[in-house]
Amino acid sequence: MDLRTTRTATAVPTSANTILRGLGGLSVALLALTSLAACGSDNHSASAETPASTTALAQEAPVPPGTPVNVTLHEASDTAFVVASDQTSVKAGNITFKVTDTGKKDHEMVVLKLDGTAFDKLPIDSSTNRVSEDTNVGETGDPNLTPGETRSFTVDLAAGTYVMVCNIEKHYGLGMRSLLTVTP
Ligand SMILES: [Cu+2]
Repeated sequence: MDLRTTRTATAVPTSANTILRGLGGLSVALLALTSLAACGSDNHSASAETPASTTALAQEAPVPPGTPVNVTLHEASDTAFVVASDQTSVKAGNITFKVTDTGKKDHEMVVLKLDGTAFDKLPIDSSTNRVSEDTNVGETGDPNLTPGETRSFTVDLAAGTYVMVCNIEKHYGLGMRSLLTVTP
């Protein structure tokens, strides 16, 4: 800071000082209002942004391209069967699914393209107790996996939303479905 500028600023005549003080009072009042408003909006944006950026960071965990999607199939209880995946979002392209039956029953894994229906709200056919496989884009295939078995398959997936299901009778309804988002 220039010393001369500081000196000039302090050497203000009394009359000017009075005017400045008056203006100062106004500015203080205005400042108070502005900072109140600013505080309000700052707080809002801060509280709104923090969880959003945290979520974004969690979803953007760097997974090298070509990393297989590891899926396990098991029964958490008699009424809760599980398709568990180590990735919920992958980039479009060739995706390898490495599927392991870690349960006590036979399972399979089918990838279905979603058409707007929620991944856990697909209609279950009341006679077969299965969901439609009309949008099947890849699966572990026949025979079903037996406990302890691992099978891999690779599919070229376009961007969109998919669900990984086990479509053995009743298993989808018991919870064997897991959302997979494929990004461009
Ligand atoms: Cu199953």
